[in-house]
Amino acid sequence: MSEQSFQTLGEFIIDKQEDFLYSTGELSRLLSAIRLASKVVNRQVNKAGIADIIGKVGNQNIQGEEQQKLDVLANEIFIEALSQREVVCGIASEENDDFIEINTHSNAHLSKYVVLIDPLDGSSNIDVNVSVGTIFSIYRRVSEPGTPVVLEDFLQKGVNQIAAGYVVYGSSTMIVYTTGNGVNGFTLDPSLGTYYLSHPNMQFSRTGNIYSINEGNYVHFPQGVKDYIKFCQKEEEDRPYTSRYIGSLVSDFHRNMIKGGIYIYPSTSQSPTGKLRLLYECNPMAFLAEQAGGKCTDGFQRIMEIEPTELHQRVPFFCGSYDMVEKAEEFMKNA
Ligand code: AHM
Ligand code: MG
Repeated sequence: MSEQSFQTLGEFIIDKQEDFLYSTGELSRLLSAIRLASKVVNRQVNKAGIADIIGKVGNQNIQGEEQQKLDVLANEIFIEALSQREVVCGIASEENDDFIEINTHSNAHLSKYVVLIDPLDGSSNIDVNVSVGTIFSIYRRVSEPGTPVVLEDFLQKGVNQIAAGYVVYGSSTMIVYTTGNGVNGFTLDPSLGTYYLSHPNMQFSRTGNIYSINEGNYVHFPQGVKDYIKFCQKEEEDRPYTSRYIGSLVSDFHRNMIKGGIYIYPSTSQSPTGKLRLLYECNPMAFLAEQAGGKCTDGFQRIMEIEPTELHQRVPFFCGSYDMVEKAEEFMKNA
C-alpha cells in the first residue's frame, strides 16, 4: 500500500476533533503545533552527526544533569512552536527550572491548556546515534482563564490529562498519542514531511516476554525488584524472558508496547524515588499504557493517581503489559 492511501495525522486530528464536546479546535491546533515542532527536531536529530550539535553545552539543568546541545535546541523548538501558535497559556519542561508563562500573544491568558514536556528524552544516546524521543502531556488549566498560570495548573494528577504522547526519533520517526480514546501511531515520510497513520489502535498484549531495566543497578534495587528479575530469568514455561534495555524510555516503551513487555525504573538505595519524572515522563507514558490496555504503577500505586507536589518530582516506574506489571507488584508487596 502506498503512503498516499493512509490517513495523514493532519486529517486524523481534524476528524477526531468532533469527539470533543464543545471543542473549539484549540486542542487540535495544539497537537498540530507539536506535530510541526517534532518535524523540526527530527531534522536536527537526523543531522546531529554533522551539524556540530552533538555534545554538551556546558551547563546543568535543575537536576544537576549536563544538558546536551540537542536538548537545548529541542526545548527551544517546542517552546517556540507552542507559544507562537496561541494554543497554550503555560509550558513546563524538563529543561527549565520553573514553568513558563506564555504571554507572546494577546489571547495567551485565555488559552485553556498547559503542556508539560520532556523535549529530548534519553539524550545521552544522541552522540552514539541511538533513538531518542520527545514526551508530552496536556492538561486543562485549573486556574481561571484570563489570569496568569500558576503552579497548580501543572501539579495535576495524571488522571486529569487531556492528551499525551511521544515522538520516537528512531529508524523511522513516529508520533504516538492518545486523547483518551485509544492510542494511535503515525510514521513520518521524511521525503514528504507528512505523518501517516501507520499503527491504528495500538495495544499492549496482556503479557509478554521482554523485561527492560538497568541491571547495572541491581545491588541497589529493592528486594521485590531483585526477586522479580530472578523470576524473569527462571527456566520455566515461557521463561526466561528476554532482557532489552536501550536506556531511552520512549524507545523501550515503544518496543514493549508493540512486542509485549515491562519497563522498570525502580527506586534504588541511592535514589529512593527512582530517576524518572512524574509529570512529563511517567504520567504521559502511564496514560498511553492504560489506553493501550497496559498498566503503570510505582510498584504499589497507580501512577496517574499520585498527587504531585513538585514540578520535577521523581517516582519509581513499572510500566507495560498488564499481567507483567501486576506480577512485579506482587513481588514488591511480598518482599
Ligand atoms: P533523561 O531525561 O535525562 O534523558 O533521563 C531519562 C532516561 C530514560 O529515557 C531512560 O529510560 C533512563 O533515563 C535511563 O537511565 P539509566 O541510564 O540510569 O538506566
Ligand atoms: Mg527525560
